[in-house]
Amino acid sequence: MFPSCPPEVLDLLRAAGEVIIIGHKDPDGDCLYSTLALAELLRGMGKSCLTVNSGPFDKPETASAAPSFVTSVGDEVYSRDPLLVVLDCSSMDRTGDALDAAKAGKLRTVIIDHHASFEQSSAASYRVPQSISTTLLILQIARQLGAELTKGFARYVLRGFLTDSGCFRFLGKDQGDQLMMVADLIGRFGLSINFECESLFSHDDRRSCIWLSRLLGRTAWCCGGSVALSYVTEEDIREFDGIASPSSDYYARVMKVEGIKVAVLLRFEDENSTSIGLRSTHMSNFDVGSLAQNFPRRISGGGHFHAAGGLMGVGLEQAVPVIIGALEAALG
Ligand SMILES: [Mn+2]
Repeated sequence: MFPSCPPEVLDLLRAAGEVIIIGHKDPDGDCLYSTLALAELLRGMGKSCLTVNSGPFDKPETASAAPSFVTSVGDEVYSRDPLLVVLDCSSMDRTGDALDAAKAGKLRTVIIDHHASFEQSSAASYRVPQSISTTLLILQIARQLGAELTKGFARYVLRGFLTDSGCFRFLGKDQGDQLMMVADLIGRFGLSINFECESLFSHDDRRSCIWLSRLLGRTAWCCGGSVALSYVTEEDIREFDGIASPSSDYYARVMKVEGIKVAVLLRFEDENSTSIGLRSTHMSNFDVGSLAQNFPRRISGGGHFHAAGGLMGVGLEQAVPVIIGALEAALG
């Protein structure tokens, strides 16, 4: 069962006439679409909503949502004493400079968040760390308020969910309730997962295909074919300046090869430092997080079981044998 929203949060939302909704700065899709979903819901209840974010709106899934946001709030808004809702983060500090901190600090505030770590605060809050996206919290609020859902609202909820779940792939075995919540919306409103994923994420520069082909072409297969290793050079970074690295496509492609357990992508940082990205297949059951914790010449590193990374205090050419040695020892 998905945890319910506390009554005091619902009461504050019901009682409000005007609402400022803001998520964290440097927003992702879940942050922006949970803001838009809540605004759609509250406007349907006759309330006036201001959707605010400090930006920048530079991720593939955030650029198209940018026109729906303001990046600053006029003094006259504060003087009307609106309700402030802070989303997808747990404190005002994370929201950037779009709000006047002194004036916003005096407003009645509600926090709606799904991050595990949060600061203590006196504000009314609805926090569900096990929820994969903040948009599911907004959906749960809509259900509890008994609101009539619209297709626009359903799309916002799905878009936040697709962003934070990696298009369903990060959904855990114990998150079946959340899958059912989203499946209900998809079925009821006839939404297309392919359409929503493409409109969120298919905005790459065409030169990213050339960059990806270089990374794939440079791949060395080690440890009896169980490790694929490639690298981003200083020249790549110069040539493909301003283009998002095609690293996730690189991992996805090499991890389709028979026998692979671990994919490694190194990146030139400077003469004496190299960043390392590691992914392991779900079939391998290999923990790259603890490997990254224990790398020789490690400056920083760690992460999750199947996805980890870090920084190493050697240049790219010296990093390669160190990584291969560590993987050979670990994989046997
Ligand atoms: Mn989120």
